[in-house]
Amino acid sequence: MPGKPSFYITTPIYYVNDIPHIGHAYTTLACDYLARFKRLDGFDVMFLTGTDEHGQKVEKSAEAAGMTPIELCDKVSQRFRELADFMNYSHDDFIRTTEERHKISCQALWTKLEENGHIYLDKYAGWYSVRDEAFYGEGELEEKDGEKVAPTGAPVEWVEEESYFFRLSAWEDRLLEFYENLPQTVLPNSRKNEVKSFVKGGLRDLSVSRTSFKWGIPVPGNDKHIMYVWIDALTNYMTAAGYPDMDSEKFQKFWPADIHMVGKDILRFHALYWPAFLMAADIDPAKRVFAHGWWTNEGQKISKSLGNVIDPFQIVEEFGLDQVRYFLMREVPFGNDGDFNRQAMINRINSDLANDLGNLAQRSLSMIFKNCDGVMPSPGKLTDTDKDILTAVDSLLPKVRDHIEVQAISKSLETIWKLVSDANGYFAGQEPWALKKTDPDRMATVLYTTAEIIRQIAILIQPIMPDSAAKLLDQLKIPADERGFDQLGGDHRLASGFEMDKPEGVFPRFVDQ
Ligand code: ME8
Repeated sequence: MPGKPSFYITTPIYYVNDIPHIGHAYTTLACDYLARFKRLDGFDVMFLTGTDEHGQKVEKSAEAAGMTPIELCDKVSQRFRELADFMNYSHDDFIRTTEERHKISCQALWTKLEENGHIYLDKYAGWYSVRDEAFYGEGELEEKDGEKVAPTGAPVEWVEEESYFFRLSAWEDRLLEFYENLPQTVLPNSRKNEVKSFVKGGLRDLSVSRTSFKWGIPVPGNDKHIMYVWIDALTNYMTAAGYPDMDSEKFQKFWPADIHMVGKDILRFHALYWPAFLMAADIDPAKRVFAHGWWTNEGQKISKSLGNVIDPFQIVEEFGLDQVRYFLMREVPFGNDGDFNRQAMINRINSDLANDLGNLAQRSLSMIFKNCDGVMPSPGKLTDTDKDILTAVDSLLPKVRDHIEVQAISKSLETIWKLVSDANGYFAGQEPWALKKTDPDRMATVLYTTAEIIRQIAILIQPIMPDSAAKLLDQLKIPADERGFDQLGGDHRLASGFEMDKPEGVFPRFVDQ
């Protein structure tokens, strides 16, 4: 039997100069949703997240906090791990760039680039932003309060020092070919166009080492030089896949990665530098970089200085984990910017979850519990109306899957909730409560049909709301090994005749205190 197809998805690795906030939680959540979806859909998944611990920014933050760099890294990296557990992420690996496996991997990639003739020693004279850990050309800079700043608004400093360079300028044509021939390597399309026009504007060779700080991975054979933090950081994706052991089963299976998920702020590094480094080392680049949008808070940019950073721990405490997971993925078309708005969160919880899905499940299952002696009834002869709604739920997976293939996350949820709404229409239209006395067999058929719809919906929403979906599936007594997407559709109907437990509501209304 052929093995399962593989799927490798990565989050950015987060800088340890900052504590985790909603933006970090968002990116990893999107990956968690996709990873869980793929696992249920029969893929062998590797889902990677972690922390980016080297570079000048972290070195300076540690100094400011009166700690050694590794003390700061240990502390903040641990906080990111806690967030990952708290948010119920299903990552398979959590990488830290201070690990030995990563040093070996970076040095191997460097050596390969050098052997292939893509790295040379020269002198760098130009602008650098420590906050962005990025080099900027004179033409890219802007003015703020009489000072030169990066296009991101970050301060820049003039740097002049000996540096190794990567021959990025030699990769313009190959990169453009790469975007052209493989049309979905960068999504959304608007982002791809952004990267293409940057490349068309001409590429300068990239400084890839520094001598003015120590906190990083030394260049093999010349440890006066520390690797540029982005070459170090990007390589994490290969380290976790087993690089430099390219013959290993893991590397063979999972490389090239299927998706590097990133925020739009770090698109250039992933869609331009990273494929160029890899092609220069004779390694296939990832199949896709997806750049999502940014969250604002009640219309304002989220920033430490404005004091409006949203703490994911706090909002989950207030609204509930699955509720926050659902809101973040449903509210904003994935790829666009979004605004975190309290009222919008409450509306989603009360309308989509409590009213639409919660009520449907609670009303129908309680009715079975009360009116059918707590035993799941068998359906009688199905009417056309029953058949229509069952056909709609049976054919949901391919539609949802099509959205997942292009990371249209909110659309995938919208599609499921359209069916929830139709199912509510079905339930209300059939009035099972009125059938108890007049036609109990018909009542049983309607209730069974509704329970079967809930079974399929609960299976489909496991990636977004794993705990709530599990509660629904437990109420329907679905065994653990019958919760995969292979159980969707008409071939695996809900069993009849089992005894139910008294159903408990899964999606409470949110009442503002
Ligand atoms: O850039 N809205 O790390 P970082 C949405 N270490 N997403 C946001 C966000 C917001 N307001 N703020 C942050 C780095 N993010 C590098 C990455 S990868 C090889 C190295 C998310 O800690 C978004 O995914 O600054 C963004 O790309 C990432 O956090 C930046 O995290």
